[in-house]
Amino acid sequence: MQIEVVTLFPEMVRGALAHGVVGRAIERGLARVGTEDVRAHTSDPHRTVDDRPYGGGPGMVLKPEPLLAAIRAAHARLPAGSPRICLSAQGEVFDQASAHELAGLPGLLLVAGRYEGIDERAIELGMDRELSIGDYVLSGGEIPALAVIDAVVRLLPGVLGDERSSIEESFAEGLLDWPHYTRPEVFEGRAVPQVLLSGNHAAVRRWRLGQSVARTWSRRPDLLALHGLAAEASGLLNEYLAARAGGGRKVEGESHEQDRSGNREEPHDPRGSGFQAG
Ligand code: 4GX
Repeated sequence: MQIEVVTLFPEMVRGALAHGVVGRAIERGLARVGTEDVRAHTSDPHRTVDDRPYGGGPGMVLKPEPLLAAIRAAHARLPAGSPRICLSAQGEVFDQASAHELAGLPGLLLVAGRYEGIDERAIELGMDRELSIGDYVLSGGEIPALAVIDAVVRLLPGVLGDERSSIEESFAEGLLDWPHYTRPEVFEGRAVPQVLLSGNHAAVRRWRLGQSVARTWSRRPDLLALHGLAAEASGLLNEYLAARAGGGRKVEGESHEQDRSGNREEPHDPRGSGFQAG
């Protein structure tokens, strides 16, 4: 896959891509990432890329001419069928399903803006879609572009080896991860769960799935509503909920204290609407 990033900070983008899984994928030729510097498309002595907003107010706006010129130069290097994507808080929220979708394309053009915004005409003329990496405000689109590149590149064929099959294609897809342990067997008085030392692979698999389901139910019930549960996971959730109702003990992830909304009430049971087992 070929990716181009239009940015005012090409060094920032290139630097971040030199490490880890993505860095290795690029070295091995599984992905290619180029950058296009917006400032290279200015012609005035000050190399101006921003200007004051019409209508007044604080902050600056990215000028349309150099941005569109940079987008066109970078797009010309990409295979046909490569969408031009602007990273912005106004975009559709990028998730794992979007990552899979983008990983199936021949190329991507990512536009990382700066300032209070981009002139709307450059968005209309130069972008095919807008993606947001989440509901918070950043100072530029480079980190969102890097997040998209990381999530997409690790899905490309050959990029991940063993690590892949465990999460991406596994029984726990769409759920939060289960807890992980490595040596030593006891650390600061805390022992590794016995089942993981048992050598019983079926029991380990069930324990992990049960942990994933219980954590997802207590921390991110929205994900259960979104994906639903396969039959085995649904059975394990019922066991967990029954054990919880019966014993009244506090088990990991059992209370909803970690509910990210800050809501201290019992979360809505996602099986109530739209949720389907099977
Ligand atoms: N997920 N930002 C982009 C500049 C900007 C403003 C308007 C285009 C239109 C963000 C996010 C994000 C801050 C990146 C503003 N560019 N991007 N930047 N959250 O907050 O993607």
